Amino acid sequence: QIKGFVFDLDGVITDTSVYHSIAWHQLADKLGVTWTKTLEDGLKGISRMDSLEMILKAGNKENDYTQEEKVALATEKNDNYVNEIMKMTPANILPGIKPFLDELRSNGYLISLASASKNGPTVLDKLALTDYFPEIVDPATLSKGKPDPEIYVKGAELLNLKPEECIGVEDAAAGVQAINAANETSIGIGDPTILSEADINFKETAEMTLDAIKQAL
Ligand code: B16
Ligand code: MG
Repeated sequence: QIKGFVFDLDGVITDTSVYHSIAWHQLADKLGVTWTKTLEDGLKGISRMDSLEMILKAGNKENDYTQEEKVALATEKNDNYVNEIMKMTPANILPGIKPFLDELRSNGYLISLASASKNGPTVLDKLALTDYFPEIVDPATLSKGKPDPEIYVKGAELLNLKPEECIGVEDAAAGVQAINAANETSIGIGDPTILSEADINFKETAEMTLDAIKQAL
């Protein structure tokens, strides 16, 4: 029986994935790495330093920089990203998400956040959604990023629930894999061909309601 929901943030609650992409695209251009749709999709849900490594690898440049230089590059990307998220308001919440969170709350479901983003709490604050997420996995405590299940296992633990009692909600292929490996039920939001491993697919956030989920289960 499902008792809790573990949410991804970027691309599910709000469209920050666009800002992440813009900031990485800028950095890729600067580094002379060709920006492709495959690279863009592959970066979704991936931690900051792992994302940088993926970009450098795509350009065969992973050995061209010292660790210190890599940290500086990742910081530059993050500064650009933070600039964008500071402009966010509750109008940036994706369609249907606020009513869905209210629906979950009024039906007694527990809610936690499993975002790889160290900027997660700031984003929730800008969206005025902090109160909905009493439990947030701290990505700094993770030994491995998505697609490793660790973040979704912790998201269930914070709610004192078993993984089987939780549904995870994701927009990234790496995230859906993490949910499945954690033994939770996975919802994939977005292109169903990219998210084909999800137990339940919705093309858009607005389609996600308790009724639609119950019907799909
Ligand atoms: P930060 P999610 C992920 O968040 C993003 O999808 C990914 O693009 C980003 O690199 C990662 O967070 C780390 O974010 O640089 O802000 O710590 O989708 O897991 O909510
Ligand atoms: Mg995401």
